[in-house]
Amino acid sequence: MSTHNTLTPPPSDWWRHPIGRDEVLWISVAAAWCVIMTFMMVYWYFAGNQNQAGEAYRISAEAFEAKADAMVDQYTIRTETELEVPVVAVPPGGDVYIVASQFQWNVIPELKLGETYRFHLSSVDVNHGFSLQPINVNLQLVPGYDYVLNFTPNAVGEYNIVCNEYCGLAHHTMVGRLYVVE
Ligand SMILES: [Cu+2]
Repeated sequence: MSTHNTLTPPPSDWWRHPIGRDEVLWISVAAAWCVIMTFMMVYWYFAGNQNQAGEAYRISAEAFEAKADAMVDQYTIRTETELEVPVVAVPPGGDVYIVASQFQWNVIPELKLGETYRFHLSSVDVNHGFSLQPINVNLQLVPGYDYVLNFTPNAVGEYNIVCNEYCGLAHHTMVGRLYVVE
């Protein structure tokens, strides 16, 4: 092994010198771990059972808002907060349209425990992030796409919908709600 420290430059033909055993071991472990982690990306998609299938469609902001407005007209059961945000109770199996815009979420969905819903998420202006807390559902919302998420809540409660992608000056106020009831 060489005895160079940081003050003496390495020999100009350093690549001709044999590699130390400890270094070979370290490179081998790192390379093997890279291969394992690469296959884990595919394996965990199926075994982890926590990734959405990545179903998405092109849609214009106008078309998406029209569908969301139709849902609000049909299924609003009350409004909440001084902003009078509609609370919508879409029947089980139905389509729930979530519109992200600067700096609000269009509705407060009220879901029934154990029932499956088809969520559609989109932004009508800039990129937003859909983060459902505390269960950590996480999606990036790019304008022009309808992101579809099959969703079956398994615990009653009040959840927060947080925009986790910086979208402008009032980004930090972009917090919504979702209810799961019996
Ligand atoms: Cu935001």
